[in-house]
Amino acid sequence: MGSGMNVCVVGLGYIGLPTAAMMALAGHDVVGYDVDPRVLRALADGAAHVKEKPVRALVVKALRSKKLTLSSEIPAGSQAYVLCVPTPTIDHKPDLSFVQSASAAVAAVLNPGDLLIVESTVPPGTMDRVVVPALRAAGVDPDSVAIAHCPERVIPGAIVKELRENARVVGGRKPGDAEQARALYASFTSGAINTTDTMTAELVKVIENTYRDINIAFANELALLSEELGVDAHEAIALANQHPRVNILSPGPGVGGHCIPVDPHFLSNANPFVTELIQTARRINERMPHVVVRRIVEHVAARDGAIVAILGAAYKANVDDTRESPTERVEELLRERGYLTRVYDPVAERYRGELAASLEDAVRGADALVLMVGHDAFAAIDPVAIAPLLRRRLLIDTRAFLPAARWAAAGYDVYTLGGKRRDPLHFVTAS
Ligand code: SAJ
Repeated sequence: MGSGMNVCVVGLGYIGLPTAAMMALAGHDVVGYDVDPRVLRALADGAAHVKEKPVRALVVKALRSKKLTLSSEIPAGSQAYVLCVPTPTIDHKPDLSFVQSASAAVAAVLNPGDLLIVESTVPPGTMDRVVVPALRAAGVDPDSVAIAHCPERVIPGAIVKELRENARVVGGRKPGDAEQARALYASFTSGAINTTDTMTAELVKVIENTYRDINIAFANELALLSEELGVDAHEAIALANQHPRVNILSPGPGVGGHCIPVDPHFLSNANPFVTELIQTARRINERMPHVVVRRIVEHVAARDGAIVAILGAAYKANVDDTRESPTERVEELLRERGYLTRVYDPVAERYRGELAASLEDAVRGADALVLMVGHDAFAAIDPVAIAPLLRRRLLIDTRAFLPAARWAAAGYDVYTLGGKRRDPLHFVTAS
C-alpha cells in the first residue's frame, strides 16, 4: 500500500497543506479540501498562505504535477482521509468543534476498509469521545474502518525538513489500524514510525509541548532570580547546559504561538488536581509580558506621550505568525498604562494591532526601544544610525539578542531580561 493511494487531506493550513503536497510528491493521488473557499481560491491562484519558502516550493511543485488537486467537497472514493483541522481553546477549554464536524463530514463518504487519520493536536480521549461517536452518528461502524491518531510535530520555521525527517507516533484504535497508517507515512517520511494506541499517541503529543512550556517557565524563573542575584542568567544557563544531561531553554518575554500556550491546558483540564506543575508553568509564562512591562515602567515613566517602539510582532524569530504573540499582550498592557506604542516587524504581515511601515517610523521620537523577537533582520540595526531619531537612547532587550556592548558604546542604556543588573538585591544570610 506504500505508494499510489487515493488520499484526501481535510484542512489545508500550516500542517495539512505541506503534508498534502509531500504525499502527492511521494506518488499518491491527493485531494486537498478546506471549508474556507478563500484558501482554495488563493491556492488555485498560486498564492499559498503558508509563507515558508520551502513549503511554497513544495506546494507549487505538487500542484503542477497534478498529483495534488483541490476540491471544495470531500471526495468519496479516497482510501485514506487525513484530518488536519485546528483545535483552538476558548477560555482555556478545548474547542473540538472542527474535529467533530470534519469527522462527521468524512463519515458521510467513508467505506469499509478505509483509513481515517487525525493529525490535529487533541486532548487525550478525543478519538474515543469525539471522532468515533461522529462516525457512529453517521451510521459508520467504527470497526469496519481503520482509525489512527498521528499527531503532527513539525516546528514552524522548518516545516518541510521536519515533515520529512521527524519521528512519528501513530496510535491505532484496534490491532492493525496503526500498521495501515504507518504504511502511508513510511511512503514520505524518513524518520522512525512508532506505533501505539490512540490515547497514548494523543498524550505523547500534548506532553511534548507541555514539557517545552515547563522548561521555558524554568528558564524564565531563573532569569528573574538571576537578576536579583546579580548574575547573567544567559551565561549561567549556557554553562549549566554544558552538562551532558542538562538542556535548559532560553528566557523570553512569554510563550506564544498556537501550540505551546494551548496544549498544557489539554492536560490540566483533564485533571486540575494532579497537574500543579503544568499550571504553575503556564502562570509563570503568562506573567512574562507583565514582567516586561514592569521593566519598561521602571525605566520610562508613563508621562503624556511617552513612546515605546517595539521590535517584533511575531510570536518567535523569523516566522510571520503573530498568534498569541507576547507582543500583543505587552502592547495592550502599555496602552492601558498610557504609553503610546509602535510595533515594527519586517517578517510578520498580519497583526492584531497596527504595524509601522518602517523601522524609522517606529523609532522616531521613541523613549524606549523594546526588542521582543530575535528576527535575523534586527541584528543589522545600527544603533548609531537610529540614535538621532530617538528621544531617548534606551534599549530593553527581552531576548538577549542584540549585542549589548555595541549598543552601550553607542550611548544607550541597555537592560537585558535575565541579564546582569547593576543594582541586584543583595541577600544577607543570618549567621
Ligand atoms: N520560546 C522561549 N524560549 C525558548 C524557546 C521558545 O521563550 O527557549 C518561546 C518562543 O519565542 C515562542 C514559544 O516559546 O513564543 C513557542 O515557540 P517554539 O519554537 O518553542 O514552538 P512552536 O510553537 O513554534 O512549535 C511547537 C513545537 N513543539 C516542540 O518543540 C515540543 C513543534 O515541534 C510542534 O509541532 C508545534 O509546537 C505544534 O504544532 O504543536
